[in-house]
Amino acid sequence: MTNAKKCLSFMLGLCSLVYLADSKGILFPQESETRERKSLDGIWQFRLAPRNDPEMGFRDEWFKKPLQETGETILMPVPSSYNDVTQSKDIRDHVGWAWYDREFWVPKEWMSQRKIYLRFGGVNYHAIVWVNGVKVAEHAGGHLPFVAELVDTANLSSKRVNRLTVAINNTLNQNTIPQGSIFRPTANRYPSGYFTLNYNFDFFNYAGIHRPVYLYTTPTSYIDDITVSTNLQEDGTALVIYNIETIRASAAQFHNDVNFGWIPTVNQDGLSIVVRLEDKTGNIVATGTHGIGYLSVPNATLWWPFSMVEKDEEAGYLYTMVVSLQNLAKVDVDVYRLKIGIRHLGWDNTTFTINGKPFYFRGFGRHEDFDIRGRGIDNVMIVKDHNLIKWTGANSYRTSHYPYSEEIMDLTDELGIVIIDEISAVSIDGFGQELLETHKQQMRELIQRDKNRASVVMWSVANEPQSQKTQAGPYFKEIFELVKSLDSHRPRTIVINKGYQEDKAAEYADIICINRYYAWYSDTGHTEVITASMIEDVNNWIKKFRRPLIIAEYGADTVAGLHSNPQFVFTEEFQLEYLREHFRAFDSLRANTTLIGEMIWNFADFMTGQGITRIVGNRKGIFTRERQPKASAHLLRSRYHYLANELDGYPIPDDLPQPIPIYTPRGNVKHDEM
Ligand code: GCB
Repeated sequence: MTNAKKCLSFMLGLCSLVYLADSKGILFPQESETRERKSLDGIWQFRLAPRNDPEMGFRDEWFKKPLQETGETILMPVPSSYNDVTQSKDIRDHVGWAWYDREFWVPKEWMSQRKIYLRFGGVNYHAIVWVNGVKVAEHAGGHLPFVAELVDTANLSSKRVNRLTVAINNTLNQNTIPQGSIFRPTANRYPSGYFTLNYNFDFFNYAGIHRPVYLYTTPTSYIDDITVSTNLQEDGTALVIYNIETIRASAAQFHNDVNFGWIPTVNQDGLSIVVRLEDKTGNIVATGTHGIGYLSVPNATLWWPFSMVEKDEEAGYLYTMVVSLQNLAKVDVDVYRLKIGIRHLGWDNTTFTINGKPFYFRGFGRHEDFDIRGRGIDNVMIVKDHNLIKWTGANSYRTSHYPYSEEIMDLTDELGIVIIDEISAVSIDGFGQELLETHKQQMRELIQRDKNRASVVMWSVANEPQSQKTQAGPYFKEIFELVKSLDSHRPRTIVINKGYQEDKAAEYADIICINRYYAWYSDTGHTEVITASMIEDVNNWIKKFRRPLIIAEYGADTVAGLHSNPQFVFTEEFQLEYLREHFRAFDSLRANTTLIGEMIWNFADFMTGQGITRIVGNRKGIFTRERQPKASAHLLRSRYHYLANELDGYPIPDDLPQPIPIYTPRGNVKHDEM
């Protein structure tokens, strides 16, 4: 951070977001009066690399000609996972390189006085990209965006069609995040060339171009990055603290320090930055004329989570920050509009607050997962899911177990759904230096992508690592320190499934999340052990670490339509009873400890690898994979609405009994002294 930036942070009495050294912004491509955008989504050509010759495409330079000329291709939708689109087991279970291509046109106006970029929202796991046979990008990490600037070497033309080729590889190893390993048995009973990709996480390793692909332009001098944080003063005035990074066509990169000093200075190239904040109706509520500074917003409308305001449409209030790069004649050279929510997060050893009010997480662990599409983004699915989330009365979820698409995060910002933003570090082990570097790189990319999102209130650095191992201590200490150095405005968490005595990672977190499966993975079927076990467990964690704690997972596989009276594992009756016992524990814990949330595993059934403990996927959803409710969805809905009413005064929906009778604790539950 430059001295000027440090100085501003200090003067404001705030620790602000730090700008990633030497990194370029990853602002979502948008249209504006100075920018254009073209979607490259659609149906592309596709083929797998031959299993017995995985490198063939590179050797034979498939990227130098249309894929159809290299051999047989099939049609493949983008975005989508490729696994479930065909009837082929080979495609579903493919491990290794897969190739895509398509053609595209570039409007002739784009060819001068503009920069042209290609942006992928997410490709799992490793991607190499060529335009007209010229390599333009390479990226590793399955759930984060990457951009390539298409310069002359891509030999781009507006006079003929251009070709985009992408090779992707879903192979994981011990230094990828998440990890995996190739199993290549030598025993005679295996067919020659047999191998599988083994991994320790409980979801299908879907592969494909999972998120939208855009071609877009910026002017040659343009807004490269915007970093915003918000704060509330004691008198209720809101501060929007911002830093704008620009790239200048003429001189060397412009440094904001030049603008520091409270006079609207203009750089040698005559360009200056103008910022205005507009409310939802387009009224300008504050303006600024520096690359770094703050806007004061009296009587700001705050960003509140869903159910913390009476009317749903008031939740998730977003302002638009209009950033212009202007020339001396005050003509816009570039304009970028960023939606921001104004809210303040607070946390200490006992609580977590949003805008000064204690926040109790009632939510879900989820997956980006749907029939046929796999992990491919689908607008119908994401809107349906968020309708269902609101229907249940939930106020939050965790992006288990990887960063979700930007289209989803736009919805959570806008609807006021609170997010624990998780990186792809699921079930990691080994904790070597190379893994650490991959992990840190992904954390940097995630924070760079989501740093301005009001709905993101916490960073989750991992889910269920082997945190009992000695090496986990220094490893996570470093990860947690990195996250704090990048963003001190949000608390950091880690999701632990080990015991409080053996874990070596949670001590570095601000808020602790634990996953617990009493009566499921232990004492299977015995719901009577749940309440006491959970209470004792949580008490132990809180007594030892003195932190707020969230139960980030509890759940039971349930096959929709399977019934048994008395209840039996896998039936809908069992899931109901399992939930009720947990609710008893949670109510007791929230009254007596620093438990600040409960998130059921899972929102919906989802696909996993094949295994004898999974019946065509994980069935712990309260909704089926087709998003229809199991009996438990109605029970959970009653509870979440009851909590919303009790804690935030949110009105109970008309179709639920008023007051809801059955979910308050019954009888006394034993508590250790805190
Ligand atoms: C967990 C994992 C989650 C699994 C879940 C289960 O603890 O975090 O990824 O799907 O358990 O159902 O076993």
